[in-house]
Amino acid sequence: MTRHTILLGAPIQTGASQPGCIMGPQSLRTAGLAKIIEDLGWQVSDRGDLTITPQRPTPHPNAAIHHLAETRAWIDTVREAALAAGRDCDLPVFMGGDHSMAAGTLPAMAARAAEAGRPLFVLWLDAHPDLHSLDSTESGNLHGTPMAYALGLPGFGSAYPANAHPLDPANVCMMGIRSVDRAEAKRILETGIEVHDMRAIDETGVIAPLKAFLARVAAANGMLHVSFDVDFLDPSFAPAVGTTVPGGATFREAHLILEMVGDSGLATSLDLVELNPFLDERGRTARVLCDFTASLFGRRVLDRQTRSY
Ligand code: 4U7
Ligand code: MN
Ligand code: MN
Ligand code: MN
Repeated sequence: MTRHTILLGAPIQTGASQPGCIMGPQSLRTAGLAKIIEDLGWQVSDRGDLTITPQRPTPHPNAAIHHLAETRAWIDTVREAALAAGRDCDLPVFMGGDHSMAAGTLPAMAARAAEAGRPLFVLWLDAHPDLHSLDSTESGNLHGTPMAYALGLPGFGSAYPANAHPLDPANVCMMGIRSVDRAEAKRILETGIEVHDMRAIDETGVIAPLKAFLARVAAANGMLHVSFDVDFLDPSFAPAVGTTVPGGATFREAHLILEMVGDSGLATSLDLVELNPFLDERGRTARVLCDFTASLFGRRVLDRQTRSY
């Protein structure tokens, strides 16, 4: 039976410090994302880009925060459309936009999993844990908040919509982490989230921790959302991102992770976020993202059946 994916664009850039992520979905389309997935035998529908209406500014006691009203509007818009896409296909791809998009997609996928009577697991590939609340963010860039919000942690008051489906921190696995603020480190300890920072990946590689996580997802008959922030990757080959942190995942580490997730057949949704095409070099980062997405959707160098050991 042909599997079906829906591409959904969320051109959000108000959560980041600099503009450009608004062009993310178009850059992924230009790099040929739909055709790449189609060539792997999937049926692909592109639902186009979401929009929000102009917002009146809402004040917040934390004066660093900017674009709070826009972020809130995006969360509501993305959540509704993501839930519909999740119901209508096997594996929706949410094309950001900055990572504040995940404050819509994560609760939507949690709601979807609850409908299906299955737990939601999240593989979080990022240089950052994005565990800030509205009280703790010092930059005021709200793309640093989606994981804290999705977990239902305090510090959002009524500024973000109420989160009816908080994630279980025991079902989250983070890889690639290498920039953690003090308040975020505290939350990692308090919640007990599984964090494989780059130091750990240097020591253990990606295979053992990822295998163990995927085995847990399978044993629980879980749904699996993969949230892929471009800054997970080393900026040497993925420069199109505003928040570069040196020492990121290599091409081969990232490729292996996405192939292993693809082999598992467990992924049920994907975020591609933080691509800033204004900072790209001749579409290089967009193409790299398409390559990794292809790995998740089943592209292999050789057909496994033809391999002999
Ligand atoms: B991204 C940061 F201080 N923690 O809060 C902040 F390091 O979605 C970065 O992961 C947030 O790219 C990065 O501004 C958000 C900073
Ligand atoms: Mn992020
Ligand atoms: Mn519900
Ligand atoms: Mn990041």
